[in-house]
Formats: sequence, structure tokens, C-alpha cells
Amino acid sequence: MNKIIKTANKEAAQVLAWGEARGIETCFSRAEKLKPCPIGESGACCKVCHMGPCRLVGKNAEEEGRGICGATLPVIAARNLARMVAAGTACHGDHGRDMVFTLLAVADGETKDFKIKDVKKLYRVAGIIGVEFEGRPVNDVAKDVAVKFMEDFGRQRGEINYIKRAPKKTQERWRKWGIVPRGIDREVAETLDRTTMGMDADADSILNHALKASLANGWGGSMISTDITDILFGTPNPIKAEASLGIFKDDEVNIVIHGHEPSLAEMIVDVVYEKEMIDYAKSKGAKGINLGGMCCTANEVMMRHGIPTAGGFTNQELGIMTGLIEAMVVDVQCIMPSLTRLAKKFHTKVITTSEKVRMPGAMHIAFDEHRAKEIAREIVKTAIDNFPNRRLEGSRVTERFPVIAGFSHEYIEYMQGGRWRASFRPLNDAIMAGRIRGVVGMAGCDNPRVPSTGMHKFLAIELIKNDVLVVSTGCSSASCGTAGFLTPEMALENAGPGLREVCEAIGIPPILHLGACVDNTRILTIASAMAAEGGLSDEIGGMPAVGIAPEFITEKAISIGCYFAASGVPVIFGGESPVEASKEVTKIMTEVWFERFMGALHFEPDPEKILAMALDYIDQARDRLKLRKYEPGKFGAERVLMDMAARRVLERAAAPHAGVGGINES
Ligand code: NFS
Ligand code: SF4
Repeated sequence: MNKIIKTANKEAAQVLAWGEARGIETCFSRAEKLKPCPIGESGACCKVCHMGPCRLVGKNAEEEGRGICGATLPVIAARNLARMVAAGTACHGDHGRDMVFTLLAVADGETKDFKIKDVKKLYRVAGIIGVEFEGRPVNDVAKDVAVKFMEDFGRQRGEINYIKRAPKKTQERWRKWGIVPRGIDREVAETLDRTTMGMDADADSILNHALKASLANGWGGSMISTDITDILFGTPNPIKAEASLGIFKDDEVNIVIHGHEPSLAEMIVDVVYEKEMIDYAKSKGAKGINLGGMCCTANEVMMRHGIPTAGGFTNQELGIMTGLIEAMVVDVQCIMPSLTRLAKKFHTKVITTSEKVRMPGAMHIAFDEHRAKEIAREIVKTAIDNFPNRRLEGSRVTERFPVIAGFSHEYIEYMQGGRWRASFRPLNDAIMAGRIRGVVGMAGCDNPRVPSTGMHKFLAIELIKNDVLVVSTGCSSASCGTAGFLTPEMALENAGPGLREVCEAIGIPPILHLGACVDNTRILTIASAMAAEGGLSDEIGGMPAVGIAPEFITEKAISIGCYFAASGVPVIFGGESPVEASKEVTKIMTEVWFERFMGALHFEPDPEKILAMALDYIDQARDRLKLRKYEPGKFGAERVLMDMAARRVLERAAAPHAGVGGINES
């Protein structure tokens, strides 16, 4: 019926075709109907005051165009971008803040449902932010850590705690350009202030502040969130799981946890294994309870428990269209408001759980960390009660793909040398020798305006073919996972010769699933560790590394792109540029930012060009670092990588109870 290819995922295409034949509306059909306004899309529309909206179009708009107030096109485009950064920083900031509150509740003994799972990580974090931990009760340390992080949100003067985690040289650049964030909330508020009518009228200055607000995300809200999540729920190690719209089971109660914040999701994971719950499900005619995830909540619970994912952003409606979901439990962010209307056509109950996300037509069961388990049980029971209402209609999918997920900074360090010699030396060496050409962080959303997940798939394959190690997060991980790309076998079949050797020696896939979007901060700390290790760049800038978000959608993604750029990583986003209208703004974000920070933020719709640009950045960085010229199949001298088996022998000899490492069976 429809010739336009809307998704590059086979299972998604199947469900979509089923729905289209029945006239069911999805983001794909809406994207087709609703074309973006070209003026707004390119950043040329200002609506920050009611003399406007002012749309600066026409031949000489860049030079001569003015809003009623006199604002120029570069100012308008810069303001629009800065406001996106502020919103993205606010999202991840709020997420981080909620995690801090949960840690505080645990430390104060106000909740018995959560515990500190990773004391080692707590101490590591305490050490970084200057909280005394030796010889003190764990909860006292946790409390001090929580309080110190809380200050990062409301601090008016000074610097956020984690700035000091960046390499010295990277920090120096930030200080020179005045973009060290004071407090997370303060930078968000100031961005809104600066960009309203009659304020900052210098595009460069506006964009500089946007970088400051973005750093409050990367080295603030998101990094705090990642670390507290690890402290509370465990630092991820590689774990087996599955990805596909086919994860739902015909004869079990299917529950989906969708959104971003992992606290409630963790409780639900616990509860679905409880005997009373399983018995209750059986009493309703089901064989058991099957839990799956969507979007970043999925990434969180997959990395720690092997819970399967039904995919990323564009799969959420399609999941409901399988007809198999008893309850879709949503927390915050990237929840399509269309879910409740769609769910009415099926038996699925949409359950909202955050005060921040209310949806007409949804059931609301408010999450409260003080009564977490009780609430999780109520939710699971609600889903079970809905099982007898399941009808026949729906598009059933059978295909499922294995996934290895859960590469944390800590694990990547460990896998390169074992418990006793953990370091980034082998990775740096492999890059120096040209075995690995460079590293690309693939992140961000899947987008119904392009064949959804297709850009991720194309780039992932091409990059690893070119000996580029890929680390993925967010819906990029979901796109790769649902394509069957997150397995070690991928290396054998698709990776270039150098990357393949490294992957085989260590036993890892060539695309490493690093987690949710907040876990992009793992890439920041990994890059910092690589800088400290020596032999490559001594700052994040100048590394043979690139960030790509080929199908970006959200304001969060823009904020992430900016903090990578400010930290020294050239970033390429797919799709049309939201600052396309202004050459000046485009130049600032690419050339000027590169001069100042060695990072940049490009927008490029053509995937072939994204690939070429990424490889070019990598090769240029290799040149500048005077590394061996990359040639496929030819490597320099390098120390032998110790494989897993050799390392295990070594460890068993040294410590018979070594705890980390290995791929968990789940
Ligand atoms: Ni990231 Fe995760 Fe996905 Fe995009 Fe949304 S789920 S936080 S924003 S759509 S990658
Ligand atoms: Fe128009 Fe200026 Fe108002 Fe923007 S701030 S809507 S450019 S008058």
C-alpha cells in the first residue's frame, strides 16, 4: 500500500504494514502527513515574544533580516539552539536529581526497598568528589555523596563537582572560554534568561553559554545519574539479552517498562520474579510474567539484569500493535502522547508513574521511592488482571536477536587487563598501532522521518568494516540490537581485520552497548582515562574519536551533542540542521568551536557523507598525533593482547574469588 520505506527494521515493518492495512495511525503515518515547517526547521523562526513570531526568510535574511525587535538571523538561530540545549540539560538534570533523592532516601534509611549494591563504586565516586569514606559506615558516605551532588543542582557560584574529572587541558579550555558550569539549574535558567527578547544579541556569546549549559548536563546531571544508578543498582558487566518486537510471549503476561528512570523499573524487575506474583499470573490463565523494556529504561535494566528490549523510540506504538502487551508502564521522557489513544484499540493499559508525565486516558500509579516495592506490586498486579482481556488481534512477531549489553567504563578497563592490571593501555596501543583506526560513539534516537534505525545500521556496519570501534548508547543501541548487531559474531563477519583481531582477543563485540543516553557520560570518562593513559592526546580533544547521532530527534540529543563538542569531540548529527538558516551560526558551531575546543557540531542528512566526515576526522586526528597511518590489515608493533582465558588463569591464581568480569548468563 505504501512505497515509502519507513523503517529499516524488518520486524517493525511487518507490524507497521499490519497496522496500515487496518488504518491504524502511528508516528510513521503522521510523519508522512505532517511535513516540517521549513522556516522553523532551519532555525529562522523566533517566537520568544509576542511581537512575533518573526520568520526571517528571503535572500539576504542573514545580513539584512530583522525581527520586530531588531534581532538578526544568527541571533535567532543561536537562541533557538541554546533553548534546545537548556531543555535537554533540564531533562537529564531532573533525571539525575531524582536519582540523588533516591540515594538520599536509602542513606537516611527512609526506604528499605533499595540498597547500595555497589559499595566499591560509591567509594570511587566519593574519592573523586572529596568525600571521606575510609572507616565510615556506608550509609554515612552515601549521604555525604548525595548531599554533595544535590549542591551541584542549586549552586550559584563556583564549579560543579565533576569538572575535575576531565583532563587538565580540557578544563583549561573551558576556563579560558568561561564555560565551566556553576550549578545545573543556574545554567538552565540563565540560558532562558539570556535568550529572551532584548537580551544577549551576540550569536557567539549565546552559543558559548549554550556550551556551558550543555556541560552542566554531560559533566553534571547525566554523569551524576549514571554514577548513582551504578551505586544503587550495580555497575554493569556484559550480559546476554535479546532485542526485537518479538520478545513478547503469547502465553505470558507481558509488561513493558518504557522511559528513562530506572528506580521503579528495578523494583518491577524484582517483583516479577516473586512467587506470589507468578502464582497470581497463573491463576489468571497465564504461564508466567514476561518483562520487556523500551527506550532508555530498557537499556538500564538490560545492562543490569538482561531484561530484553522491544526497541527504541519508534517501536513504542508498534509494541502495542502486537496485541500482546498487558501494561505499558511509562516514567519520563520520549513517551509518545499517542499511546493512550492507540492502546484503546487493544487491551493494553498505559500506566503513568511520574507526576511529571500525566496522560489523559492512562491509569496513574504514582511512584514513590519510599514505597517502591509496594507500588511495583500494584503495577504488576494491574497488568496480570488485564491478561484475561487480551484479544486475538495484533501483529505477532517471532524473530528475536541475541544481544550482549552492559559495557561500563569499569568493565572496559577491566577487560583490558583483568582485576589487577585494569587499564586503557591495550586500547590506546591498538589505536596507536593502527589496528583500531579510531572510536565512534553512536548515540541518539531513531527517527520516523528517515527509514527508522536505518542510518544507525548503515553507519554501524560501515564503521566497523573500517576498523572503527563503535560504542553505542540510547536508541542507537536499540537500533543495533534489534538488527542483531550486538554480538561478538558481528566482528567475525563484518569488522575490518584489525578490529576483528582485537575483538577476538578480548572476546567482545565490535559494537559495545554502553547503556542509556545518560550513559554517554561513560564515553566522557573513558576518553579522559585514555588521555591519562598516554600515547594519544593528553586531552579529550584531538583523540581519533567522533560522535554520531544519525537520527536525532530530541532536545536532549542536542544538549549531548553540544557537551561532546565542548569536551573536544567532533560530532555529526543526521537530518536537517536546526541552524541551517544561518551561515554564521553554522560556522561558529563547526570551525570556531573546533579552534577553541577541538570539537564541533555538524548536521548532515546524507549517511555516506556522515561516514566520510567521521573517517576524515579520525584520520586527521591520527595525523596530528603522528600515529601510524591507518592502512587496513597493516599494523605497527604492539604488545600482545591478553585474552580472556589467559586472564582468568592469572586471576584464579591471584584471587580465587575475583568478582567482576565474564559474561553473565541470565
Ligand atoms: Ni536518548 Fe533515551 Fe531514544 Fe532519543 Fe529518547 S529514548 S534519552 S532521547 S528517543 S535516544
Ligand atoms: Fe520577533 Fe524579536 Fe520577538 Fe523574536 S524577540 S519574536 S525576533 S520581536
